[in-house]
Amino acid sequence: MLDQSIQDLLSRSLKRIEAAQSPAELEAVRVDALGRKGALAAFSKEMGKLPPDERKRIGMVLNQAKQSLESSYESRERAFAADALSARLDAEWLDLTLPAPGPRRGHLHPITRIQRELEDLFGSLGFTVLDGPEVETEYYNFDALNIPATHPARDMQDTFWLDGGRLLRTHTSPVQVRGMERLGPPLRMIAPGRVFRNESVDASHEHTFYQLEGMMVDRNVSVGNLIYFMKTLLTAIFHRDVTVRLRPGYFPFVEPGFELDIQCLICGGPGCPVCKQSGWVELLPCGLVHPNVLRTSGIDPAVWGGFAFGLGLTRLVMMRYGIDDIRQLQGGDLRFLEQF
Ligand code: FA5
Repeated sequence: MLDQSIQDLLSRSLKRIEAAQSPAELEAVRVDALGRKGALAAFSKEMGKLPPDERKRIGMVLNQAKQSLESSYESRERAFAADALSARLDAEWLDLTLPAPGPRRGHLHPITRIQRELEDLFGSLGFTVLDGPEVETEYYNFDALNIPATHPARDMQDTFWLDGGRLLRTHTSPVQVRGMERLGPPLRMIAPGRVFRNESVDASHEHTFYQLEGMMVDRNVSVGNLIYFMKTLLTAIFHRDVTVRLRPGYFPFVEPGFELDIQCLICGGPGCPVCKQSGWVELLPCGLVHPNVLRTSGIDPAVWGGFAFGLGLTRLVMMRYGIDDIRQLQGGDLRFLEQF
């Protein structure tokens, strides 16, 4: 009787093991048949009540059934583990032969791009590219440029003053003075760089922006030379004719002084926030170097003359790319910068 019950349990359980669809179903069969309170354990208890001979025989039957169940259980368990592994390998499969995507490449900021174009242009015309400090002394930023302490022109450029009478340079013109001191005449130099002004910010004014200073000192330099270089500069950047106007401008370090304005390329003339509704953008103040400036830097104005200009590089970049708000250029928004 017990014999038969064990065989029945065995064949039932083997079928269930075979049919199990998940590790959880398989585990349920193990608990029912092989568990501490399972069917085999119950048979084992009953077996204790049998006479010794019969107990020995049933013991062997029970053992065989147990071994057969355990081995069937283990092989099904291994099959589930293998299925799980291959499902994971499928999901996480990587094609190691695919080419790598490569490093993400950056690109130059539009101001740097135009700056480099101008450095190449002026380099090809015999100009040296000079650098100067952003933290300047009053002497180089003002005094040596014919702007003494009491001069009202100091108020034309709102200055960030630092400790010890130093300042953040308000323009790139101090590099003219450093260039004249270092290289002497004849001289052709440009000095691109960052400048700072304590002004309120709007569509065309930043507190931190870029200028590109230019200077030529030689014998017989005239306004004609100046205009030639200004035209060459604008044609190289815009690759087409742009409408400009030249009007008198006052800067203590040049005489005569001019303002070269460009017709606003954002609105094309009728007026917008960038040109303050005037249709014109101040871009390129310039003039012939004032004799006092030459003299202060040890150059004899009776022998040498020169022209100088102070290009608003940030504004030039706005005109070149049609950027209608100066704040975008240094706002750090990559979505904007990635367009260039
Ligand atoms: C000067 O800074 C003179 N050093 C230029 C100069 C050099 C004249 C040599 C003569 C000879 P100005 O303050 O106008 O000049 O500035 C020059 C240019 O910088 C302006 O025409 C304009 O294009 C640009 N600029 C001035 N202020 C700002 C600002 N807040 N934000 C952006 N661009 C500005």
